[in-house]
Amino acid sequence: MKKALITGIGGQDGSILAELLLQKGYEVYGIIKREAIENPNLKLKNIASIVNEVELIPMSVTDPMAVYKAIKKIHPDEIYHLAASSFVSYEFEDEVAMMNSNFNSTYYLLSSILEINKDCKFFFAGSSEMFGEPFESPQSENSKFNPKSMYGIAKVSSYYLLKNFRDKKGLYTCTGIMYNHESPRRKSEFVTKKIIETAVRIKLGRAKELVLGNLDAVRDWGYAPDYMNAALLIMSQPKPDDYIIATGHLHSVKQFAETAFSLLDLKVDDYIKINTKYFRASENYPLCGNPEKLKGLGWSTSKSFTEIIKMMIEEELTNQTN
Ligand code: G4F
Repeated sequence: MKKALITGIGGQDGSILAELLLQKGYEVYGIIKREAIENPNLKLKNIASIVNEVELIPMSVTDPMAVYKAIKKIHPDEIYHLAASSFVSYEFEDEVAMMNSNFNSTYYLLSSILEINKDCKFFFAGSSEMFGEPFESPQSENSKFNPKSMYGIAKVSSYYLLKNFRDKKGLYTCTGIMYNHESPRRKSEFVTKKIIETAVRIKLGRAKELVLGNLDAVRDWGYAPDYMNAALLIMSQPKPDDYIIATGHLHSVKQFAETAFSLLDLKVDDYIKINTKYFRASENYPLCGNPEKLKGLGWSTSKSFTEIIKMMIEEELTNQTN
């Protein structure tokens, strides 16, 4: 039986990936923050249904000795490095912590497998924020990186680390450059979940308004399980490589909100307020990915923009009325 180790198993992506790997018959190990185990209401809810089928390792990926020991003990066949501080800020604050969780962790994992288990395959969750202020749109695997956040800089640094360990040390390493991907498990700080949660609260008479930033901001939004299936597909290729994981379609925050409200028979304009504190510098060229290389492996998306929103609304209605 193959063994997979997931960092960040309690998050949206980690929990979805764990389910997919279990379905494929893998033995699944997950690194999770100790506080998530101690406060199950915090994060274990995403993995509540599989918690008895996976082995959780409470530790921090920023602790090099703990990372080394975990890999020595488990001897995984595959590692999926998804743990990250994932909220993007263009203010340069808390840079060392950001570099620690999004870059140093990658280094500790890669150097440990180089030492212990050179045959272990390695997937890294990259981000469209690596292109930050893009020079062209859509972006492909050949587009130039131009990160504008510490988050993006840390992701680009990890990307080059993977490339170096692949080209110079012979490890099987792949970066999936993932654009925004959503599901009912998305955290409330991200705009999609914020819109869905508030729209449902308004529908149930528990809120009166939705305060957002720039409604004209556009994103390439996809469905998180499709992106985790992409990670598995990428890791099943004979040769390691890097891929854009995106839909190639753009929608605005306004379109997202309009769709969500109309699915609840509400008119968005009656409820939206703008607060400039949520504004971020917008890009000259939008962050939109070109997934052609990945499609060449047979990948496709399973849900449209509207279907993703519908599913998030249905789950939110169930949660808020139970
Ligand atoms: O939902 P967001 O906060 O996601 P963002 O910054 O694009 O980052 C997400 O996707 C990246 C690419 O996959 C990941 F790397 C990252 O880890 C994360 O998962 O913001 C989306 C857009 C932005 O343009 C933002 O300016 O929505 C705009 N927006 C407008 N009003 C808002 C709001 N964003 C938030 N969070 N809150 C608002 O009220």
